[in-house]
Amino acid sequence: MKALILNSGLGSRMGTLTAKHPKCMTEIAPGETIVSRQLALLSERGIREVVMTTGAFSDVLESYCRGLELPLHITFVKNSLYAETNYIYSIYCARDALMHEEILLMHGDLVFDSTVLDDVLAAENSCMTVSSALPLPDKDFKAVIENGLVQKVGVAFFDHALSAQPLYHLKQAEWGKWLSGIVAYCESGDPANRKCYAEHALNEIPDKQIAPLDFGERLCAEIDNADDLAAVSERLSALRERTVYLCFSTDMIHSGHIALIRRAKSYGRLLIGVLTDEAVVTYKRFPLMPFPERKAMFEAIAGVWKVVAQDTLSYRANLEAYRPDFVLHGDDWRTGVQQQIRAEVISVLNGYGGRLIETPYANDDAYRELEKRARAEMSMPDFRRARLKKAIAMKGLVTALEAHSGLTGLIAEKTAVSENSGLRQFDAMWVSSLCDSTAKGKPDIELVDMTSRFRTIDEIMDVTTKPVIFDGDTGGLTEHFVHTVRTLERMGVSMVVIEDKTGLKKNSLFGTEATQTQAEIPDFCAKIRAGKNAQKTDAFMICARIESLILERGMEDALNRAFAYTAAGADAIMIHSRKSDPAEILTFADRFRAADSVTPLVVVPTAFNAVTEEELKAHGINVVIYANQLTRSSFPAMQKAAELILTHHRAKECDAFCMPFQQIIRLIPEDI
Ligand code: SPV
Ligand code: MG
Repeated sequence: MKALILNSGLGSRMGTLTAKHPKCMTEIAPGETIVSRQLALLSERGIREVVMTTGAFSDVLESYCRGLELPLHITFVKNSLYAETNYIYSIYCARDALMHEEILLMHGDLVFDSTVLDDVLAAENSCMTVSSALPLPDKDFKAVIENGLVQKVGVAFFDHALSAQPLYHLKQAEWGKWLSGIVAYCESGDPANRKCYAEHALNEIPDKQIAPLDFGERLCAEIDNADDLAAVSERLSALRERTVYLCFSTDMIHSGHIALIRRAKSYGRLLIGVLTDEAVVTYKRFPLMPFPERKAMFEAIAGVWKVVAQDTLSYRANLEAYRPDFVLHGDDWRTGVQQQIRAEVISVLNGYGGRLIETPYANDDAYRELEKRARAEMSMPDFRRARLKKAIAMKGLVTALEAHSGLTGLIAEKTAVSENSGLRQFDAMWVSSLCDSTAKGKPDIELVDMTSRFRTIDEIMDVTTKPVIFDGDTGGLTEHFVHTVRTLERMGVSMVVIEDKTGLKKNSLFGTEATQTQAEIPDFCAKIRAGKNAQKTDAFMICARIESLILERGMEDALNRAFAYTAAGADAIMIHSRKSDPAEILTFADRFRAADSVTPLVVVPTAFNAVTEEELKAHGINVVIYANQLTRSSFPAMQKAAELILTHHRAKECDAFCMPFQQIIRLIPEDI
């Protein structure tokens, strides 16, 4: 679409205000002229091509417009006969640049509310702005409306007429007819036909399809004299008091964000809601920059009025607190997981008369490149390692899902469900010794050696970005454990969990069925200390896992060990149980928290699986590990598929519960 702005007129009714420049360069606010406002509004709405007719002071106007440095390509066309013709002839002069185009036509002295321009641009059919709320002017334009369409435009029509303004959106067909009429008028040889309004040619077109667009009481007015200027300036300053709300989760500002911010400012004072780290983590990815830095980044942007925290994905609290006149958002949220949030925004805005403005979403290449870089950064060892500690501090409770391969890692990384206007996903991955061994068809007795376990971590890390918690079994000999710590830390693992057992380790879920020896407290403390001394960064965590409840040594033993291990430097305590009743876990947590309010507590609710994350959090638990559910769900499915093939001598019967083969090839994204 091309914008056509008519600036050839003399503007003589403005008196000395137009002594040195054309009327459109009149200031309507400090640093803002009629034309600078028009051009800024156009460029903020994605218009790139402008045709501007000029007359008196054409050089002044051209250099002024170029000096605005807006991303616009402006074709200036001078009407040299500006003193003895009207804009019908200016359009005629510019006809070559206007043929076969969809046109946004406006007079150069018109000032309008940005929402009026939005409506005109969004109109599906050709339209002209009219107002049913304003009285009919004596001398200015009126539009005769019949059958819901504009029939005539001029100053002399009063019947079936509405006050009208020269702001049109003309689809190619309607504009083509009008332009042909203008050319015919100007080439008729009668000088009077170059002096009349272009609307004379419009009025002669039969079956015009131009709809009236009612701007009601909103600002859309021409400035003809000093009184108009004062009135319009006053209305504009009132418009600037309106508030427009934008919410951001991003930690990197790209051209799409800048365009959105620029456009938002055209509606009023810009209030930015920055999603808190916790809110970002729940729906997107871990923020590269923490909330205070992201907030400061937006505060530093010119023209931003205020930056506030948005604690949840839901806008409700901030909309109710600040009651912005507008909320601006990309139209991408009409579908997908944000649909519910959008519906809530609309309902809250409707409650007090606010308005949602949606802009075409700019998911451009530059943005995709930035997102890719962010993901790459997040998967780097230093960043990934530090994320677990940060996530615990940020959320209070984090969840981890078992992963024992690239595929299960991707499931832990990408699975998300929507819930209460938000999203839920896992925060971390648990590289379980049980599942890693099971995937290799081996028993969980520290038989799969560390080199192989590291290989599993590597496979997972290769395709994911979330933090990894490593099940380190007993940690092995202290002399070996220090090396394990160094390797894990270098790889970017966030936490190793070692359990206080010695001798042949068997899986804890066997309980007392398997003979297990619990380590002596001083020996295990020495292992913890050695591990802590070996690590190089602050971010890496060593978690001491207590087996007292599994081995039925009692609560006091568990608590004594917890305090001894923490004193030895353990960064976290895992308390394990194989009872289906979570009571002993909760008692342990309560008693531990009475003495230690900071050391993170970790649980693996495989047996006590009815307890919810919320209940665990209420008892001071910080990390919940879902340790084996992917293995346990996939194993029976695979076994059933194998049996069905054997039974039926073919694969057809097992297809019903298989992923369609068309999907399996798309399961793994080419680019993670
Ligand atoms: C594992 O997943 O390997 C664990 C947790 O160590 S448990 O199986 O419950 O012992
Ligand atoms: Mg294990």
